[in-house]
Amino acid sequence: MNAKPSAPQPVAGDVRPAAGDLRQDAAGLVRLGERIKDWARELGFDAVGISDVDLTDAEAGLQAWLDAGHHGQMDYMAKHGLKRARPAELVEGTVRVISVRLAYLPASVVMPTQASTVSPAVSPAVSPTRAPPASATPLADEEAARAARGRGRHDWRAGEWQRIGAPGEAVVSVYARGRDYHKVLRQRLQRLADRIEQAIGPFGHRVFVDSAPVLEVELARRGGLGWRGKHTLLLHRDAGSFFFLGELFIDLPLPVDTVAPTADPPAASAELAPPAASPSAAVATVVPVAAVATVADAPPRPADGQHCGQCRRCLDACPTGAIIAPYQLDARRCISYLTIEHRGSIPVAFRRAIGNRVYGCDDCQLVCPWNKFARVTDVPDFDVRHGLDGSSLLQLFAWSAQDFETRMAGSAIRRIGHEQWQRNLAVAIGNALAMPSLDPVQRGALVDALRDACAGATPLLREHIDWALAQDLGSET
Ligand code: B12
Ligand code: SF4
Ligand code: SF4
Repeated sequence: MNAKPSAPQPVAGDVRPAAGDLRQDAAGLVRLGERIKDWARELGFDAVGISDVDLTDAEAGLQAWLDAGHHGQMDYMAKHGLKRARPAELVEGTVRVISVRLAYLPASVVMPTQASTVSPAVSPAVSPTRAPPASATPLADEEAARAARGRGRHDWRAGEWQRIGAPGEAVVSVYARGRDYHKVLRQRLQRLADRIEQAIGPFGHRVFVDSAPVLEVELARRGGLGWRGKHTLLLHRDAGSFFFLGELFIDLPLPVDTVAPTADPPAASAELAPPAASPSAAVATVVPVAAVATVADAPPRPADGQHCGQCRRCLDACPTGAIIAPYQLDARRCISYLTIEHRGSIPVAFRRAIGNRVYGCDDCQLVCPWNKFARVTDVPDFDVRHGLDGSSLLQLFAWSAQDFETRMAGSAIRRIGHEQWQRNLAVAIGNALAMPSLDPVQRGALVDALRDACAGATPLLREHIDWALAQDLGSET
């Protein structure tokens, strides 16, 4: 933990005692907890919650996941063992965790320009001003409120499905279209820590954003920031799931938040399903989910705060069957893992199901009813850069290593490197070439691009290019 040795600063507002005295002052801790939430909101976080550090009942799930090898090549997941579920062992002195949520869905995705507006022919059931279906659940009022907030708002998910099914388009998952979120959240969390220190003097703390072995979703759930969806991500009824999480581990015994009560998901309706043109709907799962062994003797998930009800859309929509059971994700099958975390050759069995997703995947979130009115971000850093919401495979495959470095500076994508980027694009191009609906001119251009790239390709890239060329339906005629 960072406990800066500087002298206590003048105290702001009504939080008077220095950190040492505060630990014994129950009323002061309550006030400080409230002020911290105010400061977090002032810093632009959408929500903030405080939890204790007892993740004992998450340990079995984590251990089962690791034992089953579901982490694949992500050795860092196994490296710290159960410390991931033991914040006080990871950072000595930690007694509370402040979790924050920050939405990343850019307004341009939700309110597309005319050029990228979905044509009614693609998603006929979608009407921008249509209220959600009447719900027989107690959520009807909330649904109406959500509809009012979203009035005039395009059902942005239809636009995403359209691109996922479009031959020649390259789909980068929504979270990676702007600047790298790690830096954005880290800076804001550090400012929050500084603000607390200004008020109470030095205190033990450490900032985490996806960077260390921490069970972030579980901590945020316990801090009341949402519930765990069957796709394993955190969801909130007013925010959906398109948000990032970050944490401040602290040594102050602040009062903890409670987990939200249970409710059913919004009533399912045809308009929420991916259109038939979407590969998620059209491409058969590589290995049927039923055929995948789930972890035996799995302890049941705690029932508190669940709002998925009988819904299982995310499980059914996953192109690779990666959600092998509710709340169990085999990362080795997940397109996000295969395109971002997995080094080396992408297993052939998964290549077709990857479709045109070249970095990450959003399908399990796009089908989720709670994301129809997912919260839109007001963080300019998450604005789409370099046309990543509307680029073609051809455009992105043409980037040289230098182009990639320059354009992806400040983006999370840069981490995978140019070779892996091209590997992913080659797979997506192969899948485009396998589509009968691909325009012949575009087909020719894609084949030429692949052939041109053979000269100077690394063995890894060459193998993916050869696979892609072998998918070309045009080569059969
Ligand atoms: C590793 C990782 C991945 C891996 C594995 C994902 C996973 N679900 O485990 C891969 C690369 C696949 C991945 C993909 C994505 N990720 Co990710 N990822 C992480 C990371 C670094 C760790 C997650 C983790 O600990 N997994 C380990 C397993 C054991 O944890 P778990 O699923 O929470 O498991 C619990 C239960 O599900 C259950 N369980 C799981 N397996 C089993 C098995 C049995 C038998 C039992 C009983 C229980 C059980 O018990 C566990 C403990 O409670 C977190 C950041 C962090 N440090 O936490 C981000 C994080 C979860 N990812 C995030 C995002 C945005 C994504 C993507 C949406 C990105 C994209 N668009 O491509 C996808 C979504 C895929 C999905 N459906 O999860 C966000 C999620 C925000 C949110 N709303 O929840 C996080 C929190 C990053 C952040 N700081 O914002 N990710
Ligand atoms: S991100 Fe895509 S591949 Fe991964 S679990 Fe969700 S739908 Fe499946
Ligand atoms: S799609 Fe359905 S089951 Fe999956 S997270 Fe959303 S509400 Fe839960």
